[in-house]
Amino acid sequence: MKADVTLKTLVVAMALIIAVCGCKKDDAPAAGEGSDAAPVKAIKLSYANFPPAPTFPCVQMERWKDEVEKRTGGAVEINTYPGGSLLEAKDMMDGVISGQADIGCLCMAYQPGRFVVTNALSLPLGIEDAATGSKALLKLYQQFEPEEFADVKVLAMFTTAPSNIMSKKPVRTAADMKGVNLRASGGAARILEAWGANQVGMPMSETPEALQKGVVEGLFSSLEVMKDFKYADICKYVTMTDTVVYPFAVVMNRQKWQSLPEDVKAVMEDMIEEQSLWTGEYMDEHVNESMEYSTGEQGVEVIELSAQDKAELDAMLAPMVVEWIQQNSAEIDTQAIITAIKEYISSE
Ligand code: 3IO
Repeated sequence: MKADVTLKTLVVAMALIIAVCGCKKDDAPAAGEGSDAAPVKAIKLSYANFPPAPTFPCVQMERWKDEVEKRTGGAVEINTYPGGSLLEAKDMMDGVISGQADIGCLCMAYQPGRFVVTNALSLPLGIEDAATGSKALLKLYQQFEPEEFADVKVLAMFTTAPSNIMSKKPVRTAADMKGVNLRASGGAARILEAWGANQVGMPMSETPEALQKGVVEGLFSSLEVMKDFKYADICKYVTMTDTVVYPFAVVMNRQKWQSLPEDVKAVMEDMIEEQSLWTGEYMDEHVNESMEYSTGEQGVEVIELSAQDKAELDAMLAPMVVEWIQQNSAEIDTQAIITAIKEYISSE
């Protein structure tokens, strides 16, 4: 009985000592620190993405995370969720607006009716690379401020490199495209239709399975996916069309944005243009790397269309811009948008 009481007293005393020491340690400024350097709890932000970690939307996500964490001196901590583990491709915008994720990366081609202004960049306007596309897309957003972004803060916008046909069977002529099941989305899908291919719409994240099962015989997108999604294993032919880019946006929940300290906002604000261009340049370099791998290690054949076929395909696309201007002119200033995009591209 007596021994028991002594033991209890000892335990309580030790707990007190630990608590007091622990407290002191937390409160006391570390050597060399000013007394106003109170420990700050990092602001935690979640960042959702739809494709797998090795692909370009996730590479740019990790780069942004690292830079923001570094430039805010650890005041912000970003947890990234690649591969649709927090939000899937088509849920991205609504998931960020409702706060399921603080930040999300979305491909605007997956909801063409929702992002009419920014998807104008997916018309056949002759954008030659992702660096040009990314600059033009960001300028377009900043100049026209489309209302579909009113509920979010835009942190970056960028595009893919121009799309080409990756297929299991060779597409050597314009006529070869007829009736082939090719996966695409948004503006790129409209282009395949104009060429007489069977466009099958689905997000990139669902394409590996569709290719494997034979639901589609190929796809129409930028060529870095030959390596990043291992499509070079299945698609042994690439037909060069260099036609259309896919526009992407990175958005943050508006309330979350407004809750951030001014210095954190300034870091992210400063990174908008830098991150957008970084991603465009990364994409262009990575396309080259992917094609070296595809032709060098995977025996992929690159098919150049004849000048005549190329002209034929271009002619099929000619009415698309005019039609787009007419179809959407009741809602938005379509003519001004096209003029602006052409200007951005030609100033490159
Ligand atoms: C894309 C989407 C996710 C990961 C890599 C990617 N490369 C090109 C795209 C464009 C796109 O979204 C698509 O559907 O072709």
